[in-house]
Amino acid sequence: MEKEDVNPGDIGQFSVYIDSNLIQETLANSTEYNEYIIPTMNYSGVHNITVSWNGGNSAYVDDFFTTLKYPAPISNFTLAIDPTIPNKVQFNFLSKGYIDTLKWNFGDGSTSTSTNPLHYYSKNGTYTIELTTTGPGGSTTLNKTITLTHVDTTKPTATASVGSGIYNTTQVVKLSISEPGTIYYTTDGKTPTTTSQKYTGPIKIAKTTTLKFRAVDRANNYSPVYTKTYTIDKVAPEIISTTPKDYATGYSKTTAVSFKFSENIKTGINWTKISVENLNTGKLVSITAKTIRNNILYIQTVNRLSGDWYQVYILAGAIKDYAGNKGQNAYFYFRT
Ligand SMILES: [Ca+2]
Ligand SMILES: [Ca+2]
Repeated sequence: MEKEDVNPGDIGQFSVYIDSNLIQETLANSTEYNEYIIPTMNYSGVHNITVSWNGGNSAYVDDFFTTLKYPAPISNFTLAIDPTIPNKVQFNFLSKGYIDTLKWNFGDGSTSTSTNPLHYYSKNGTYTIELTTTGPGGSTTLNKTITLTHVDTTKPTATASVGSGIYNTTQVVKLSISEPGTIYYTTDGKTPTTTSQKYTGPIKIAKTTTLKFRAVDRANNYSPVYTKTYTIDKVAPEIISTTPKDYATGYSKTTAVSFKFSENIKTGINWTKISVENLNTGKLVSITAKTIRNNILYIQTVNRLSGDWYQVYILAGAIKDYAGNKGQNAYFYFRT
């Protein structure tokens, strides 16, 4: 306020009222001006302002209506292109004032409302970055332009040291990436993301597992998602029944005899060590065919003699499961 006709040196009461509410009262010297800055963020809108000075032999009052407004914020930011990763740009928000919201437009079709975003551009080009800062006093926008060259647009690839398959031992799987970067993986069947487990060293696969992994290079290019399925089977196949049953009598002289296993089988290293012996004569019986169908091993012999005892015998390793676990020694007896 500007004061007139006051005696130099007078001390008076300087008061400010907004809508008749006293918001400021100080002792002030009778200099030409007294000043108080109203915090407009607390008083947006139309108000009745009263200022007064009262001291010595004089007093001064000013009374008026005015519209108090928030000032619009001032948009400002800096940006920094990573010197070794030419598409990686860090933005720093430096806007000032009364701010409710902010929005970045990176000029490549993507936006962000983070305060200090990190953004990867996917190709070379000139981009205009727009920062809009909005508050009760309005919005302001600041533009800056960057030109990016040498952007890495090549996607990485990744490989696993062990292929999908059926194994009878714990597998140790190493993952590798075609260029500097990071590999993320899951073992629960979910698609890996950058919040998944980060690959830091060989992965032990002790049980049947689906391993999915994906590489990300330093420029934020993603490889495809790779999937490996490891079936870990450490259990040897077991015999669950024979035909005929052990110690059966009156069995056919011509029908094949068979072992039924707990799982599907293949021929093993001792496949030739399967025998059928006539215990009455003490002689081996000629085997004319050995056949595997899923989990059953059929043994066909020449015609057997009537009323004799036979032993069917398979040596350990004659058969194995698909993981390579060997079957054990097994035999049974029957009589024709
Ligand atoms: Ca790359
Ligand atoms: Ca098995």
